[in-house]
Formats: sequence, C-alpha cells, structure tokens
Amino acid sequence: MVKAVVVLGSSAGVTGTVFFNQEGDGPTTVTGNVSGLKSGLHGFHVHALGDTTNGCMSTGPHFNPGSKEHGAPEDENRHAGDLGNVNVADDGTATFTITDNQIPLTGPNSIVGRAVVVHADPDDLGKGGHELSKSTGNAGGRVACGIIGLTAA
Ligand SMILES: *[C@@H]1O[C@H](CO)[C@@H](O)[C@H](O)[C@H]1NC(C)=O
Ligand SMILES: [Cu+2]
Ligand SMILES: [Zn+2]
Repeated sequence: MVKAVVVLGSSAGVTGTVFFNQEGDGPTTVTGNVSGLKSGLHGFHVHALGDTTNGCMSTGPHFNPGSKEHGAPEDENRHAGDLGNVNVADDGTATFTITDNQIPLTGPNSIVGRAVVVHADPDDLGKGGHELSKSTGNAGGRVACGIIGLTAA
C-alpha cells in the first residue's frame, strides 16, 4: 500500500485534507474534505506541478501525461488529473470519496509531488461549449491548493 496526503490551503480561508491510497497497480482511492467554499459544485483536479511559489497559479495545467483533452473522470478522452467536481453543502463543507485508475502514486505517471487544486466554479467536464471547456472545464479561479506528498504506509 502506498499512501499520500495533501493539505489544501488558500488565501480565501478554504481548508481541506485529502488522502490517497493505492494497493499495488490497482486504482487509487481518494478520500477527503474541504470547507470554506460556497455551496454547489467545484472543479477538483490534479495539476502538473508541485509549485506554489505564486500560490495556486504556479501549479501549471491539469496533469496530462497522455496529451488528451479535458473531460469527465469516466471519459476515455480526459486528462489524468480530471477528477470532476466536489459537491459542497450549504454549510460550506464537502466530504468525498473518489476511486480512479489514472492517478497512480508510483511509476512514471505518479501524482506524488504534483498539486491538487479546488476551483471557484463547477467543472463542465468538457461539455459546456465554452472556449475553455476542452482545456479546463471552465472551472474558474483556483481557490485552494496543496502539494501531494507521501505519507506513512
Ligand atoms: C477533514 O479531515 C481532517 C483529516 O482527517 C480532519 O482532521 C478534519 O477535522 C476534517 N475537517 C472536516 C471539516 O471534516
Ligand atoms: Cu484545476
Ligand atoms: Zn483537465
């Protein structure tokens, strides 16, 4: 079992903790929470770079080792980092569990050392017809982020 964690932070008071677990070459299970957001859907992605020197802006684009278009988690044509949305309740918090096959914690496409970013707006999953739909899902600003690091197995 390989385990990783990211602590989400922001200048806007958004906080959260997200855990990643992977057994062998199996899928990665993502469990976590976030608080301090407006209610509704918020884009949730792995971005390519573990660089927060300029806040969430310096984490680069969605992690995309396969050179694909932006999409939904269940799409064949998607960025590896496309984890969809988290659904925030009226109290501003969300807890979530995601299982995904494209975000390994070991090997050439490992997400360790990259960033998790939570967005201001819903990710349209590539289907919104906006000029940004096929690159970012038109998910708006980057409201919280953190760098994924290994933790004790
Ligand atoms: C989020 O998860 C962390 C780690 O498990 C926990 O310490 C924290 O209390 C949780 N926060 C909320 C709002 O559930
Ligand atoms: Cu993003
Ligand atoms: Zn994407």
